[in-house]
Amino acid sequence: MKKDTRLVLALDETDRKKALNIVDQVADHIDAVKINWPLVLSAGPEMITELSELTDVVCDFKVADIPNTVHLIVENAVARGASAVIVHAFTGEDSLTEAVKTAGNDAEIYAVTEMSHPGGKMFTALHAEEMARMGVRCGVAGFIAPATRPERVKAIRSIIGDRKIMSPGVGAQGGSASAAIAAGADYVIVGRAICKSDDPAAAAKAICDDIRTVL
Ligand code: OMP
Repeated sequence: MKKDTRLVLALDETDRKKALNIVDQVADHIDAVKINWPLVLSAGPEMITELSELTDVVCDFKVADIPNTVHLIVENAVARGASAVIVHAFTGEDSLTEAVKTAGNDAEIYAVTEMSHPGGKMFTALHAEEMARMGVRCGVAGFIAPATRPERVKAIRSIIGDRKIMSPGVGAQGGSASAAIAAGADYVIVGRAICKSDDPAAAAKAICDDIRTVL
């Protein structure tokens, strides 16, 4: 995945045409598109392949299962064109190792440490550092850490060396893109602040401008 604007678009739309239209508008401002269940369930998994012909695609399936099921999901996502797959870390070392092994050199695995919403503090935050250390042992390419709590991005960064961090929670969830990047994130993930804007291109550009102030 390129690391140019540092912005990953969370394409949380359910209408295929609208989704593609947003990608078209913001293409110059993003490094990748993240696709999640809403779009896959409404537009079909072919959407992964269609988007992968335009840009890098991060499949945010937050895979949380036994190794065999993890293997089947990651294999399918990568075969359809995913450049990266997001998996949960709380499932443990065997599941995470299976994700990394299945992706091989074809795609990157990002492990969720601590979720960005308030509920993320209830369970995930309590074990985030432990999950980050385990992720390093398993060989993941990167981690998901919350832009809503930049100090936690900093804590994860201090554990994982030069592995990557993607930070969701900018805009609609209250986080700041520049604060997340300054805390050690490589990318911010942004959905509603761009997709629900009357002018997605201007919204994406404003986030890129904000990021540039700390680079
Ligand atoms: P907005 O809040 O609309 O910018 O969307 C954030 C995107 O990041 C959504 O697609 C979420 O599913 C995703 N996300 C989080 O918001 N918090 C997390 O802790 C993890 C993710 C994720 O893994 O991408």
